[in-house]
Amino acid sequence: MFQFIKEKLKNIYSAVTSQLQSIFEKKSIDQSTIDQIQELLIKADTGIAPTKKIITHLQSAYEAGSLQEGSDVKKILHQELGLLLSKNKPLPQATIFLLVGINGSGKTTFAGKLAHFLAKQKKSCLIAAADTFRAAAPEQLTIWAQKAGASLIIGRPNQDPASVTFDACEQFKNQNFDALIIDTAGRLQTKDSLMKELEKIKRIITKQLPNHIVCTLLTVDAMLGQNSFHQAQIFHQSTALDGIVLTKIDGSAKGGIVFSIVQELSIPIAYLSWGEHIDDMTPFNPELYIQNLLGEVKLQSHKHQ
Ligand SMILES: Nc1nc2c(ncn2[C@@H]2O[C@H](COP(=O)(O)OP(=O)(O)O)[C@@H](O)[C@H]2O)c(=O)[nH]1
Ligand SMILES: [Mg+2]
Repeated sequence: MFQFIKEKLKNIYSAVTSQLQSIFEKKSIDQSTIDQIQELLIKADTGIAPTKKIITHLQSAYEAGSLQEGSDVKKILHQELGLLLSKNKPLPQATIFLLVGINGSGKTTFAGKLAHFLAKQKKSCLIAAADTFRAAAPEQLTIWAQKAGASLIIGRPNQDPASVTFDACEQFKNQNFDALIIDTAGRLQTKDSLMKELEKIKRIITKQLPNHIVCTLLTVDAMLGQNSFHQAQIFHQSTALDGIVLTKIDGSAKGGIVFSIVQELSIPIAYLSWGEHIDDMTPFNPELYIQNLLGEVKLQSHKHQ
């Protein structure tokens, strides 16, 4: 199992990482190296503004004569990427997690992974299946809840998701659960009715559980690159988000999207998720992420950290 995870993770962002590696090994740097780094960062979807910041620093170090070999590039990149992520605040200790995002972005899968993550911290967990539109949704969540050892409350087909949320809040209180995860229906951020429904769900939670910290997490498919950036932007305009769960990073070469999201949206990245195994997630750790991107460490599921 361990080997399997390692093998899988070895490939995360490998294209960017391996090209950076060959730059870090260079014995001398010239202008074309800086141009090459710029191209790499743009290709990895780091975004124009963050890339510009990094390149400006590299350029002035080069002109000042302090950028001479590959290891100097690595030092500056590490520092600059760290600065870009320094805004990424850790999440508050929430007990209620509301998962939102478009269809297929990985909400249900992450609900299972998060329940398992919390269960490992000895927290009893209730998952609410508030996606009452998709017939297969409860079935998929039942499997995840079983794997995670979590309890599950399922809405009736086409039951108002706000009413499922109400029932879930009652059960959460009555049975003294430690955490509540609410899996919602996929919604297009541009669809007014669905966004209104989300606000209704939020109102019910704050009314029923006023003393609890609620964390609204947006699942974002990393494979969509800059498109996922725009998705998060529009979502955030419609409903307040506390954090982003970047999913499917196993299939993406767009590791730079993290810098773009943190810099330009000011929404913290809360978790990373990859693969279909219940352990395939980790709370986002900026320093580890940078080390992974620069080829210093491999990202591992929380189980192995
Ligand atoms: N490779 C990979 N696949 C994922 C990940 N998260 C979800 N999936 C797959 O993406 C599809 C949609 O996920 P699902 O959780 O149902 O998304 P939802 O519609 O937002 O609830 C499913 O086939 C999942 O197995 C991930 O982190 N990595
Ligand atoms: Mg779902």
